[in-house]
Amino acid sequence: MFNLILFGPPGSGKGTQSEKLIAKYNFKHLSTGDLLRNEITRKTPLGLEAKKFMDKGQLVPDEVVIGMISSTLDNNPNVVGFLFDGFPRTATQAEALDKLLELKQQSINVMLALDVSEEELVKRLQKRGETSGRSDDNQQVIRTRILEYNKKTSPVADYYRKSKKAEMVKGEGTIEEIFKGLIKEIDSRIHKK
Ligand code: B4P
Repeated sequence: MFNLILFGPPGSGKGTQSEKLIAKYNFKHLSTGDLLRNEITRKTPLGLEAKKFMDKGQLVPDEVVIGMISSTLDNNPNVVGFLFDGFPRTATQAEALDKLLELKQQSINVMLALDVSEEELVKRLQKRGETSGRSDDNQQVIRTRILEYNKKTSPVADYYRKSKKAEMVKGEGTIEEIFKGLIKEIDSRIHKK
């Protein structure tokens, strides 16, 4: 198995690039943002709880997200690998993920971090807000999401730097250019295996 984390601030293009990577490598996509929005649409108790945080731009509590990931891993035993998109977002989530994978004799192969300036992030998310209908794509909530990222999520990169699994990738430019940068990093590691 080849397990990849696509990392980056809100609006850095994790969702956009994940779609292309899945089409190329056939990874199992695991986006906590999508899973949570799906729970909200179905009005499940988990979704109603998560919505309170997401509408304010805050992270959903770790235990909610970790439980959701754990069951998704269990439900997908025979995949070529997982592409974690938007997870882990806190150091606690990163530690929990390592433990869950260890139980399956698996580990993370690489964390690819999309590097995008704050100015560009705000521009992209405001633009998406014009059509997405997402309650968290407005100016005030976008600012909170970026603050949450800087405070709670950016330390996750240090966690993977310690085990030499973190790699920065240029996240500005055309979608194709960024995709090529990601492929280069993935192929150099898959072929080494
Ligand atoms: P998410 O759904 O994970 O993600 P996102 O922050 O919206 O960003 P993403 O990076 O995927 O951006 P995209 O490709 O769409 O999170 C939403 C919320 O869910 C969080 O705030 C949090 O509350 C909660 N949550 C999720 N996971 C959690 C966890 N693990 N723990 C706790 N809480 C969690 O791109 C954005 C826009 O840019 C798009 O419109 C796209 O078209 C555009 N774009 C992409 N690439 C571009 C490029 N190269 N140039 C120009 N525009 C580009």
